[in-house]
Amino acid sequence: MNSLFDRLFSKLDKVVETRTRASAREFGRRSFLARAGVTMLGAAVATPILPFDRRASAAGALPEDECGYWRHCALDGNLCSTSGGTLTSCPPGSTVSAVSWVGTCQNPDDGKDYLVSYNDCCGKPQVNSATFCYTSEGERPGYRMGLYNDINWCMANTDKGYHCTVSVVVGLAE
Ligand code: ABN
Repeated sequence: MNSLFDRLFSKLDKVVETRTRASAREFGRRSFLARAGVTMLGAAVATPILPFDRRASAAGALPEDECGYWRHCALDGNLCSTSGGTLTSCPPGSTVSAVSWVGTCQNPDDGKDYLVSYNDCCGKPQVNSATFCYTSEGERPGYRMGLYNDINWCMANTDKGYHCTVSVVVGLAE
């Protein structure tokens, strides 16, 4: 009788031991680390390491059709890029002003100061939805004509009606 129990317990011990070892293999710390390693390696290989332009996220870098864009630092008028034109070209049907106001703006990409010409585009009505900007950095009161920007620069054109303003870099400020 005793030997029957001995054999029974011995069998039970074996079964429990085998199951415990199998469970340790499957759920143990080593198997967890092995699986985590494979997962991380897979993720690293699958993630493309592409070059991308970080300037867009640099401090101060804003889209051209926002007043905070660096070239608009001394502008007083409607952005032509929101009036059917672009940053530097007048909308179709309008003509660029013969005279302009020139401001000095710092480019956040290289930290240098640039001369920016603010030419008005003339001969078309203003667009209601256009973005109006009044930054006018460096502007001085009206009695200093050369430093005053609240002027219709279409005055020297045949068509004197003001439409919008472009911001054209004309050179480095020395
Ligand atoms: N330079 C833009 C502008 C036009 C008309 C009047 C004031 C300012």
